[in-house]
Amino acid sequence: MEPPGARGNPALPARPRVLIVGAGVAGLGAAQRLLRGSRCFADLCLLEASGRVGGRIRSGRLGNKVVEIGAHWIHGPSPKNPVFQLASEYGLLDEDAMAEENQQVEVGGHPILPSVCYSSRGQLLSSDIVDSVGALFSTLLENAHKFQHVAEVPVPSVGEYLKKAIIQEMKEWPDDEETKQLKLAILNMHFKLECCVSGTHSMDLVALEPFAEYTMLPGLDCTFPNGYEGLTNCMMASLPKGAVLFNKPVKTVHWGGSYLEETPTGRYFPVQVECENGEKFFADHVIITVPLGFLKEQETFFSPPLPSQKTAAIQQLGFGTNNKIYLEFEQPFWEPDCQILEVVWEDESPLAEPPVDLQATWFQKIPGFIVLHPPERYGYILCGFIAGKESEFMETLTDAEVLSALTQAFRRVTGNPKLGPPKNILRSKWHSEPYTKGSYSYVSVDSSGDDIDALAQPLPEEASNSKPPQVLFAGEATHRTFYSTTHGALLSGWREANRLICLYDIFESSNYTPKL
Ligand code: 6YU
Repeated sequence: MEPPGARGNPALPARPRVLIVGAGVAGLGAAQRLLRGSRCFADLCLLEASGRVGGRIRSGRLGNKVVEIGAHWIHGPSPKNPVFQLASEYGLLDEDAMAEENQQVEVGGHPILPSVCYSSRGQLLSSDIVDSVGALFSTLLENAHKFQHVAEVPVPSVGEYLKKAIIQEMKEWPDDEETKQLKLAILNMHFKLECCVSGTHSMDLVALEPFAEYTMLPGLDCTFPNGYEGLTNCMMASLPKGAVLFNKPVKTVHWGGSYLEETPTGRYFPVQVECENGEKFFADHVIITVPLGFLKEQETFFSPPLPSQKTAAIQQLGFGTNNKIYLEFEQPFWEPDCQILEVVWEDESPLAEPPVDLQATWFQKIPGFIVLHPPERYGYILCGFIAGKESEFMETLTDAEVLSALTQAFRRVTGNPKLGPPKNILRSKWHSEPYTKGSYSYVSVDSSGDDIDALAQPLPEEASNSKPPQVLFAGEATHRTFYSTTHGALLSGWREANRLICLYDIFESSNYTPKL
């Protein structure tokens, strides 16, 4: 048996054992930092439910082309973005992404790329009207960022705020009824795009007051030429062999106890982690990095249950679905330099109720498609984004049903009834993934940034140097300003690793004398 308090603090073991649940970028980042930050964390392992690392960073193949099923861009690739830094160190980015001038561009997350806008009438819309309505929407969205710390917000949600502002704006529109309806339809396309950005069904669910807490870093969003997964694969390769245990879905985290590991060198541990197959793992500290969507559906994941503030944060914070649909075409129907195809359904408006017949209209929730670029690398591939309930409905359809619906839609919006169908399809189904249950988090109207902090607090609540933290929380949903991103997830993993490193280092470097 190992003597307790060997590091100068009777509450700390000499060789702490750390478990990390989940091997996404948060879990891998925590592991890397612990192993590099102090020699005392050599007894560490990650329990991963699936057979791979990366979690929501996942690259796939469409034919022989690498495409992203999960995270797509490095948002704000610049020196303060740790994912950009790590990807640069691993040599995973191309020259353009690394260029100094790219790192300084400020586009507020909405880069301007050559685009065209199709309408449900089968015509291309004029760039004048599309650009002017786009500029209006950007201004209104920017205004929605001005309510941070405002004691009384005019309406609870970003969606309601935008709609009220549009009603005001409309009073000044000199246009005829038809043009007004077209402008509303274009605005509706922007609402759908924002739903994809925020990962929500409706902007009416996204809280107005904390909207500006989400922070954008400078830099022109960039991609990984050989797949985002290269990042998490490199991180995994830097860990000792066998550090990640695959296919170990955790069923229950027992904490606040005293669990005897029955081995010749065994001792008592405050945490015991039980897997779905009955296997048990013992730990002094466990870092939980499972997605918020998973936590929402697992009421018995912690034993004893979590304190009420944490349960409330889990229930109230938003976690929605944003999926991608990749379509490969034999020949492009778009111009060679075009990088975005927007689609406007002319009878829609953000001021009207959305269609209710999912079967008949689910695909109308797609605001548009990005063209994978450059064509020399990708051929002719479009990537559509779709958020919310329509996205979850899409997951229940077969590939053939999705292909058929989208072929009809493309024929309608291009006005070409003979347009050939895509030759290949690949799509994500993040809501059906049992260990994710959606795409990423947002601050819902029932929550605030304080809930993110509450979620990030370690347990026990009264943790102190004499009562060390047993259960620590990381993952994108625990980062107050960078939630929903890979860099937020990575920073959250580092934050929890640092918490443990500080705890142990304090006693290593101080003149602390234990009470014997
Ligand atoms: C980004 C982007 N991006 C598109 C899509 C998705 C996401 N994101 P993980 O889930 O990775 O790891 C947890 C692990 O735990 C996992 O391996 C599980 O298997 C395992 N696990 C679960 N349960 C377990 C159990 N019981 N036992 C054991 N293991 C278990 N981020 O930076 N750029 O372009 C996109 C995008 C379709 C789905 C994204 C993007 C989000 C990131 O992918 C995500 O945050 C991190 O990968 C999460 O890492 P993790 O380690 O925390 O969890 C104003 C304002 C609005 C705010 N939003 C701004 C927009 C930003 C979002 N951008 C969006 C878009 C795209 C396209």
